[in-house]
Amino acid sequence: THHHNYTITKDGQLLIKKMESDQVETVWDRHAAQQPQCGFCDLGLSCRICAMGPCRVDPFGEGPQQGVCGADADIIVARNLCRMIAAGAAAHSDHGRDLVEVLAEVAENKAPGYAITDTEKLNRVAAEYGIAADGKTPEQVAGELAHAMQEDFGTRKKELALVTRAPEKRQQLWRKLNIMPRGIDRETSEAMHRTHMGVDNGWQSLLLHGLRNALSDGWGGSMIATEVSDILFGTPKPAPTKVNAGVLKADQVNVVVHGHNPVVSEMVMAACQDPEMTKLAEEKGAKGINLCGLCCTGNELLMRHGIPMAGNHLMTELIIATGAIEMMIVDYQCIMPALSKVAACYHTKMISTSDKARFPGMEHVEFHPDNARKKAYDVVKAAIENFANRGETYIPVEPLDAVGGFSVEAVVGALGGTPEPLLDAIKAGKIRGAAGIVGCNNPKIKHDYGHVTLTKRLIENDILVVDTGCAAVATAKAGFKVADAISHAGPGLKEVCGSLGIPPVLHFGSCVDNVRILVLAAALANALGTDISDLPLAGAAPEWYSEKAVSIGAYVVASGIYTVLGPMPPIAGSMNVVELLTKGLGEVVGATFAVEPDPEKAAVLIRGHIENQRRKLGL
Ligand code: BF8
Ligand code: SF4
Repeated sequence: THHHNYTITKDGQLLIKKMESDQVETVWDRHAAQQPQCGFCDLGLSCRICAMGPCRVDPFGEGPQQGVCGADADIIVARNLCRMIAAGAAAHSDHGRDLVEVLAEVAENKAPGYAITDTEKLNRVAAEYGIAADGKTPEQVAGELAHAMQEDFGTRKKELALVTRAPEKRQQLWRKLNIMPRGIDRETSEAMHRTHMGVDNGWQSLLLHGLRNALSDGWGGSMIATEVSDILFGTPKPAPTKVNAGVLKADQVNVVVHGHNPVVSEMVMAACQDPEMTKLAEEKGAKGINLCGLCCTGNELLMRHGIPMAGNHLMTELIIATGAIEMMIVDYQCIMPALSKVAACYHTKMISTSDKARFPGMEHVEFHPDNARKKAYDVVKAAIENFANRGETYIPVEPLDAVGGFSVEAVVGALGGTPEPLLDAIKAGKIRGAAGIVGCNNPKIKHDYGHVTLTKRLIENDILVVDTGCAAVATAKAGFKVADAISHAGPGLKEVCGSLGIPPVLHFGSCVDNVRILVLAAALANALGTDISDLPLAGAAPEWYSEKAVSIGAYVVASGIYTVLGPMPPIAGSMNVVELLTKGLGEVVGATFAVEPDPEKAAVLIRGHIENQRRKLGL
């Protein structure tokens, strides 16, 4: 009965019911068991940074107003938020570093199976790093680029290389505020230093550093992750795919990849597509091998190769209950440790692959650039062997069509080589503006309800939506990512998308691919000779849960884009912090946060903001 309250999706509802009857616990059961969640933590008023604590500040003003060290509510809240940003920036940037390492090994011919796929992009990005390509082999350029990018990570004496992609005005503002990101790791390290007991106790300066740390992610670690992924695996182009739990096939060996880094999933894909492996699967009585994705590594494969997408964050447990998955291969980030407990109730084999991400109950097969191809074949063979152990399967829905693959290069290409036609449509008012809808699922919000409702309201009001991460999967499952979905759009957006033959909701990729939104926003601002904060743009994270999402939100706002969060971050214990983030930042970086869990109301906020921006531009 309550499975209808947890998710708006048909596959989700049916699989929750299945798990109930199989008596397998879900994320919603564990969330219910945690109620009531700690009020101090929820407000950001608890601190366990040092061993004089843990400490709590009483939100009603009756109990203690400071921790043992004397930190008050403002300091504790700002410090906790700064650490959330640091963790998120670290996650994205470490992912980026792993790609740079592959690039470096490809340059030295030490990573069999990996190659440089987009030489044009390699040369273009190398040029931004001041590396000339002429007279050099792609491997030489890759080696020099990898080295220059590695320098971006460490202590360096200049600004990050790719910040020059931001409009000149924005760069100047960051310099003036002293939040221009320097080394990627340096900013995260400095965030940990500043938040140690007895270092930065200015809540404003802590938050400003948080913005700089986030910028080192958006214009640094994540941007490098996306660019190097494109260089190694290809820059995405629009291509059809299928989505939801129905992408699993009852008569095939189903292999699912979950996590984030395409370094693993690309090799698994290559092994799954090898005709020798298909033959092996057929010998074991299957009709073939069906590779599907989950979450962001799924988005990486969907964007570049049209690999079908089984679901987003809150579907990761549920799809195991289909009984149809021979193997789930994970790398890192957003992989609930609960998954192996669910898998133990079915025949699904769980494989962990990263030296930095272990999970109880998973078999650990460590992938490194020099052995990844071989390890991929090993695990795919084991998946095929596991087909014989399959019991009854329950694949409750038919898959839906979707189109993915909208890199900035593809979008600008579709527009005829310049962003001008998009600007013209915005100037003419056919498209009022654009919104980036990003981020996760969170059991505090009905699964997919936030993403789908907000998207629906924006496109019907002629606001173009670009999305990434689990938001992008949600709207694909809701049917918004096909050309026919223009029937849900307002008249102007319908006309523009209709003439281009594109959906009104564009899949921009995984969460590191939020940088594609930054790059497009910068291109639009540069074409108008203005700053990003002047454009009719907005961001939203209607169902966010992760620290990575906090870093994303912070770099999007610091880049000048108004952003509406669904779930409240743990900051309500400090009215000073809340005021700064929701109002004061407007005068500092030209954009603010808002918090609005109801997507209907969030849509009203975003429409109001976009119309306001238009008025200021005289449109
Ligand atoms: O990096 S949207 S739940 S899968 S954190 Fe995670 Fe959130 Fe999904 Fe991807 Ni992004
Ligand atoms: Fe308590 Fe201060 Fe230590 Fe935090 S840093 S646990 S507030 S004494």
